[in-house]
Amino acid sequence: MADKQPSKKTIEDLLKMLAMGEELSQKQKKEMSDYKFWKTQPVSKFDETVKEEGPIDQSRTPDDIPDEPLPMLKDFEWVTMDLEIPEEMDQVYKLLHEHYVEDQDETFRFDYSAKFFEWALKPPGWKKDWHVGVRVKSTGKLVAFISGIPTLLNVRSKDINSVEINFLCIHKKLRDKRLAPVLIKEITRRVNKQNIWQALYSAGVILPSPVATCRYTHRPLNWEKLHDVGFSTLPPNVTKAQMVAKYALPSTTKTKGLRKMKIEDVDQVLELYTKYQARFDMIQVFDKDECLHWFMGNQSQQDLPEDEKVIVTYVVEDESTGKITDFFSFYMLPFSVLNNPNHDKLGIAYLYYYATDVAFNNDDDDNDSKLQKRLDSLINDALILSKNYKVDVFNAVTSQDNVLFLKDLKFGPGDGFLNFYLFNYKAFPINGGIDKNKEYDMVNKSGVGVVML
Ligand code: MYA
Repeated sequence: MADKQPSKKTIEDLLKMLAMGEELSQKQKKEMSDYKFWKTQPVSKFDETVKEEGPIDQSRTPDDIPDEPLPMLKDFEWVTMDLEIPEEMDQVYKLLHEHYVEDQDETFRFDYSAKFFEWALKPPGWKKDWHVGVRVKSTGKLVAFISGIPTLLNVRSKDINSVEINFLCIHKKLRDKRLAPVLIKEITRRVNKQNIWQALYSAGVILPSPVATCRYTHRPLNWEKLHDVGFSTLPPNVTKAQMVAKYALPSTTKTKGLRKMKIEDVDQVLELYTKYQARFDMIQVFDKDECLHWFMGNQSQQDLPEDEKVIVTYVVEDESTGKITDFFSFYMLPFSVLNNPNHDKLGIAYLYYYATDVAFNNDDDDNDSKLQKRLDSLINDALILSKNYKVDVFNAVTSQDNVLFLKDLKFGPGDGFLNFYLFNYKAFPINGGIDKNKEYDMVNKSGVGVVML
């Protein structure tokens, strides 16, 4: 009996897909004048030399912004999705599940879930109005979506009241009809109405113009399964057992005082997060509620069984003083594996925020090597712990201080890149942790502190 096996893919292919760059890679070679929509928007042009950082267009007030959306394509209508209503959450989930990103062979898909969106789309201050959909008028079917969440960005010490735009998705049958610009203009209108004029967004595709570019990296945890589902090939002259041994991890963590974050830790975690992030050029400023949300989720997420968790945060507590000296977190976004007789899911974790007070030990010239040692050990513990959450591959981009530990911990560089963009704000380029040859930049590291989902 012939098995319907997926074609062999390398982990690099997987990561390229994760970076959402695969589908549109042909379009990446466009000139500025070819960007019919983007050339009309307040964004930096390619190769533009930024003289001064700041907003591009400051001429308008909310009163100047139309009260009504742009006209929608015939037979379609605008809708505000109410994610408090389970059926509407389910429609967003289904649209993204089926149309967001998949590989060309349709062998795997992002397995977004309602509980993931609960976390990603409903942080403190979230607005229903910024969950924008398009439905078919006659059937009510949801065919497009774009979302915004509020965030206080900080670029080189300047606070910027902003939104993060994410989950732009158009049904496959409606592609290439210039609907994306209409969705982007509509979310812009709704955000501007609230007197917010700047946004942060990221994409695998090249648009005018990235403020920073990071590279995706991956750390196989369950090599055998990755091989089984066709993600990783066996290199020549190496046995399966050798590959498994290469990626084997100890069964227990080694950091003293490591434990799961509790609600009571929030003040200390926030303080440590804020101090650590201040070392980067582009960061997100959290208040206490946001810190709790982003590191622990809401009550329903905290109550989930361990292996269904979306966000996991561990802290290191100095047992003698009760002081929290370090923390790390990772979030879970699994894949559905299609048409495989042995596996239907692939567990994927993404490194989120972390901090350690080793970074503040200024009386030492060789602080980077101390930081590197500490991060090696902390993130190795994150890898070990992630196995309890059915994680098969652990991903990270080259932001934060990640380049310090990626190689040591056997993260392999992928083919995918993640470009960060600012809307209506000019900023000097920010290092993404890679050099001109796209290799890890151990000298300059990254100025990107913010992690985008
Ligand atoms: S990134 C994730 C994007 N989603 C996916 O990759 C899922 C699968 N793909 C799709 O659903 C569609 O292919 C999408 C494009 C929807 C991506 N970001 O309608 P079209 C430009 C921005 O004919 P389609 C994420 O969610 C393209 O260059 N623009 O194309 C962050 C062209 O413009 P131009 C993009 O393929 C989103 C135009 O769209 C992207 O049917 C941030 C073509 O439109 C992209 N990822 O649909 C959005 N892809 O002529 C910006 C293509 O100029 C937010 N395009 O080249 C800006 C801030 C807004 C708020 C401001 C508040 C102050």
